Amino acid sequence: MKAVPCAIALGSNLGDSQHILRAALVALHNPPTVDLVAQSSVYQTVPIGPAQPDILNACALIHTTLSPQHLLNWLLQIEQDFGRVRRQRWGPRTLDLDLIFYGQTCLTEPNLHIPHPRLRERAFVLVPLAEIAPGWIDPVSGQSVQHLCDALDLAGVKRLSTILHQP
Ligand code: PH2
Ligand code: MG
Ligand code: MG
Repeated sequence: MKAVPCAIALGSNLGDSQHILRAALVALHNPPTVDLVAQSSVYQTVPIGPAQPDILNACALIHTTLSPQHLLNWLLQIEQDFGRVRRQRWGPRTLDLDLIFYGQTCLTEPNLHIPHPRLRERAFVLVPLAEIAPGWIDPVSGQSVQHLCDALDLAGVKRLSTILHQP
């Protein structure tokens, strides 16, 4: 199978979040099925949802030969390896890995919706993603990531200087 470019959003606000994001990128890179090809800076973001500590967010671009469902299983596996416990929807997390884009695929299954249904309203996804894939076209809106990002209030998203793991 030909490798498909995909965008993954990372988030953490429990434990040593900088370390967790860095280690998660190392775990994600799993050739020959998943190649990490780009990573954004880390951003400190105001949580959307229940009150909780600020969240560190970043985005990665991968190339994968996994199907969407197998890629989702791989992301859930990594979340579990980092001790993710789901107590509350949108609650605090050691590691959240969300599949944002899978090539230009649009897919709705009971546990998997691609592109991510809320990506267009989420500055904490679009700001890091615009750093590494500004020209990516969202197949639902037909707009570029940069264009979608420019339409949002970015006040809750601050770039930290940290550069993550180099692939
Ligand atoms: N993730 C959510 C809900 N709210 N807010 C921020 N700032 N960052 C996130 O990663 C985030 C959120 C659901 O997973
Ligand atoms: Mg999420
Ligand atoms: Mg998630």
